[in-house]
Amino acid sequence: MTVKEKLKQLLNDNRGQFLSGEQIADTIGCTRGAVWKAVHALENEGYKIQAVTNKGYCMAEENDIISQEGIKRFIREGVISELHVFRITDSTNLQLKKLAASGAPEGTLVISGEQTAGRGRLGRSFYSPSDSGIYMSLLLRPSLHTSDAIRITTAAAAAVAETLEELTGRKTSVKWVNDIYIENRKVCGILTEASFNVEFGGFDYAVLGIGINVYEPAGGFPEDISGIAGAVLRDRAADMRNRIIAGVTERFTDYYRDIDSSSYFESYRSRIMWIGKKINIISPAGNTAAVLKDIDSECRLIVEYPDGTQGVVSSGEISIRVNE
Ligand code: BT5
Repeated sequence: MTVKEKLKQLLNDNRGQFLSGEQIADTIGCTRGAVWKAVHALENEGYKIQAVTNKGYCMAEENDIISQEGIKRFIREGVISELHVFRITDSTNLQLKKLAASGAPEGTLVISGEQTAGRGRLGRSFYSPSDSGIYMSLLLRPSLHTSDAIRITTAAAAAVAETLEELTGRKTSVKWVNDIYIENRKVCGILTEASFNVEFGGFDYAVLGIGINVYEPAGGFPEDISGIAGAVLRDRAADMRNRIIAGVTERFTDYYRDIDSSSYFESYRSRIMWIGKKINIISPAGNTAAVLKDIDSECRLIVEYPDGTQGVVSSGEISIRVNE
């Protein structure tokens, strides 16, 4: 471990307490000058460290920096196989696809604090500014039938919703099929991208990508999404992003290991927005008005059309809007 890494661990273990430069240098086994340098290096990474003459250094309680050791502190042993944390990258899904193609194992997790080319569905983009959100991708090598790919996205939505509720106390809902909302604002989007094995007719791999707006970005959301996007929390909370990453990954993995039994389904279904409401079903063929009745066990919408007939709607290129 470098001096910086040792210092980070020591200050993290003593959050909110001052440690003198001398004390730190003795514990780590380096000079006080090296401590000072390492403090600056950590500050450059975004850590808030108080330095007070005659008292020393103190890591602020509310630090919320995504880091390898931060995530590992909260995640159960055996849930992830490899962890890659970037400060900035184009897209965690793209990075993970490269790792997948070169043989990375199931359970490889790629995280970034910022994305320059965050991807949404159907060529849309996902706004991924620095220091406020979570951009994560988990590698799966499912033995599922490819027609059941929807289960991955919906199990992930249930895992995100439950984790956010547990850690923040805020009530979440699911906008079919892949968005998590809090108070009518989209706080999370999920994009599962799969590579199919033509020879065997199954998955080669699937990349589960999850983007969460934990805090409002500095300067707010850009105009084109300011009417849609929202953040989970107003105030920063200690290690919140590391805890959310760990919680979502653990919960999802539990559901995924048991995916055949659809144990996530009731959690997903109970949070579906707009049941009983008039909606517009938006597809490349045009818009159709209907009343949203429920979802079925394959996570398709059950709708009733104005003429009283019922139908089912699968995801694909379809989205829905409430019709007020
Ligand atoms: C999604 O697509 O919402 C899936 C987003 C998945 C993002 C994760 S981040 C980690 C991983 N790596 C990636 O590159 N992607 C995944 P979709 O349902 O198509 O929604 C996209 C639409 O949501 C955009 O057209 C905007 O209207 C809106 N939007 C964009 N950025 C947003 C944000 N940060 N918060 C809320 N809404 C946003």
